[in-house]
Amino acid sequence: MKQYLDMVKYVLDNGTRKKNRTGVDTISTFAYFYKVDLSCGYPLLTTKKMYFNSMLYELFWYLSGDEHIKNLRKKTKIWDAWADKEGRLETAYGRFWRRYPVPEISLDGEVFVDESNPWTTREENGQLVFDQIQYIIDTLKEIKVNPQTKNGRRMVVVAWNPGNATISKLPPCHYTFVFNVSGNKLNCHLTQRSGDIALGIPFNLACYSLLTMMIAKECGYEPGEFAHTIIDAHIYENHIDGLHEQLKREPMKLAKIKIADKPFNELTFEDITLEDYKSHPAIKFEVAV
Ligand code: UFP
Repeated sequence: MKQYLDMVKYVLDNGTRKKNRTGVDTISTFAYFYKVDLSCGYPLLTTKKMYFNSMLYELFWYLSGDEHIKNLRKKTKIWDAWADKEGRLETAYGRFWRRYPVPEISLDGEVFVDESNPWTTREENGQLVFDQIQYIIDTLKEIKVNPQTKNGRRMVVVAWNPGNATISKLPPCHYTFVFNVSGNKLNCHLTQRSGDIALGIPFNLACYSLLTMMIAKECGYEPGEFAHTIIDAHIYENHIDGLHEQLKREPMKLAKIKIADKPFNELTFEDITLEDYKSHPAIKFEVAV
């Protein structure tokens, strides 16, 4: 995929050296933007072998709304380092995607939702929560019937919760995304505060592209564009050699995704099939923790 290789080249050529909490310095640039057209195929990198299954388990974990990894860790270890023994962690994206805590006290000048809002439910502990993904799906379906519906440019999902983020071991990196309709196509823009170009970004791109395709299918759209803004877009210095190797490789034809004919909320891991994926061999990159 040319866009990814262009980003790698850009950051290697224009980035500045920067210290960070991990102790491994990065070459970093501010606010890199790229986009890919999902109608050209599924943007899973071909210039190195990608582990699609871990990403797929992770996406279904987000969609489950779980605030723990008790089920996820049976399938993949990718989140183990950030959770405690019981599997609890603060960085549970899905907990905010599907169960964002909403305040109920009414302050002057602010409107708070209550249980009459179609996307809120009350949890056992009394907390009122909002399902942002269901809000997106319902709004996208409504746009089909009424293109002038009021929420047409308000299809925002946030995973950032300030109180949680300040104590979290790893506050959300990809913290907000917005859907956008153009004709019969569904687009998605992801904003990411911090992006590890060798390791994290290829998964983030694959994950949100797939999510966009799944939501498009549910709501009757064709997949449009996936756009990505990475605010601190960086390459760890011990990834430079591997990325130079990757830059020498010729991208191959993109894979395809098949999604089973089922309602979005009933889809599981087995319902998503990656087809025709061919890639160059894997490249080992160390994770900076
Ligand atoms: N990172 C990603 N994508 C992710 C994720 C983490 O690129 O989905 F969870 C990287 C970005 C950064 C590090 O290199 O992990 C997080 O560190 P920090 O919180 O200091 O930005």
